[in-house]
Formats: sequence, C-alpha cells, structure tokens
Amino acid sequence: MFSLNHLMGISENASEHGYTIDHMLEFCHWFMLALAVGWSIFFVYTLVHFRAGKSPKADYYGVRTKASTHVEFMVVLIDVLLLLGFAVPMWSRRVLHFPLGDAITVKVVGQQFLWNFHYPGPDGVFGKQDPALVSSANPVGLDPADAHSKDDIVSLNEMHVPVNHNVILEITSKDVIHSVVIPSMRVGQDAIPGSEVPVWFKPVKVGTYDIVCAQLCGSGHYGMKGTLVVDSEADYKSWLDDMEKLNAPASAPAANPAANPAPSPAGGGK
Ligand SMILES: [Cu+2]
Repeated sequence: MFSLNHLMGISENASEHGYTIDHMLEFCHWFMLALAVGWSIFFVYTLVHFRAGKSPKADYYGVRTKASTHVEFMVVLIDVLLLLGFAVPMWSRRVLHFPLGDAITVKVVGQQFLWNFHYPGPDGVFGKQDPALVSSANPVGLDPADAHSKDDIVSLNEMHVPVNHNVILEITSKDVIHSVVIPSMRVGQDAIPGSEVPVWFKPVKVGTYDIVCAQLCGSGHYGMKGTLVVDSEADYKSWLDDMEKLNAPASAPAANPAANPAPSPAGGGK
C-alpha cells in the first residue's frame, strides 16, 4: 500500500499514539503543497500583470489585492487550527496523561557514546544511586549497600520492552547533553545532565527498532546508536530472567558485556 511515511523518509510507526503525529505531518505537507502552488500562481500573476511594459513607473508602495489578503487570512487561520486543534491537545495528552498505573519504567542514561538502560529488577524498585560510584563496571553508580540495588538490571545499548504495554523512559545523561530519539515510537527527548525527564509510549508491534542520539555530543556521536527490542510477553520475561541471572553473582550489579556489543572505541569518553 502507498505510504506517505516512506515518501517522507519516516520509519513505519509502531506506537499507539504515533498515527496522530503522522496525521499532523501529512496534513502539514499537503498544506505546504497547497501554499506553494497557490503562492506560485499568485507570483506568476503579479509578474504578468505588473510587467514593465504595462507599468513603466515603479510603485514604491507595493501591491495589495483582496486575493492576497484572503490568502494571508487563510494561512493564519490554518496555523491557529494546527496549533490549537492538533499541537496543543497532542502535547497535553503526552505530558498530562502519563500512564502511571501499569507502565514499565526504564531509566535511560546517556553517556559519550552509548546508552545505559536501567531496570529496577524483580523487586520493582530502583536501587540507590550515587554519582561517585560510577565506573565502567557500575555504569549507573548503583550503591551495593542498598538492598534495592542488588537486583537492578543495566543493559548497554539494548532496551527490551513488552508489546502493548505502556513504557515510561526517565531520561538523563552523565556527561553532556544527548537526545534519545526512537523514530518508530514517535518519541524524542533531550538527555540533560542533572535532570530526569520522563517520556512515554506504547509499542504496538513486535520488532527491533533504532534508538539514536539526536544531539551532536562529541566525536563519537555518529555511533551512538542503541536498539529497542519490542518483545512478546514471554520473550520479555525470558530476557529479564537472563539479565537477572547474569547480574546475580556480582555483589554490585554490573553491565553484561556478553549480551551487549562493546561501545564504540571512538572518542573514548571518560
Ligand atoms: Cu549523544
């Protein structure tokens, strides 16, 4: 089937809310096309109508016609409609209606040049973190003395979520400003050191999707790419089990190098 997303170079939507964004993008494109055609016709009309042969003396006050006033009024009207009819309601749904009850929360921590995905583990509670404890073996600075931190799971560059579940990402960074963008989920949010900003989405299609850094963050920015795996319920459970087993022997939860590709050596980080 013909897909405007393909034409515009946008990845296929795989989230519940994504179609509303796609509809607005599509509407904007058709609107811009109508504007481009309309203004082009008007431009050609003025070129012919006010040609030098017909009006040899320049008019310093410009030309206003009823038609141009009408077009300007329509543009303002449609802009107001886009803003109040689409953008503001869409934004308020995204920020005011967080699915607090049943959502899966993952903390996303950007660093030069990879993503840490931090899960609370079987107890459902994120362990205590301390920036002073951050090391390559303990990438999110979990406090080993805290009972809740013992079962926490940290996955490098690979995030798993179950299909048809609300997912909340708590996004931050430990060095510079990064930006989490998951095109197929139609979400994007800067990762800002010192603040934790939540975004949410509901994946509706099982599959593997790109997570890209959309903020120029250093020499290795180009390689700062993670993977979102939307699993079936059973596959998600078994991935969590595997990650728990890998975390279990260590007293401090450590990232698992076997299940995760090593971060790009470019740029190094700290
Ligand atoms: Cu980055």
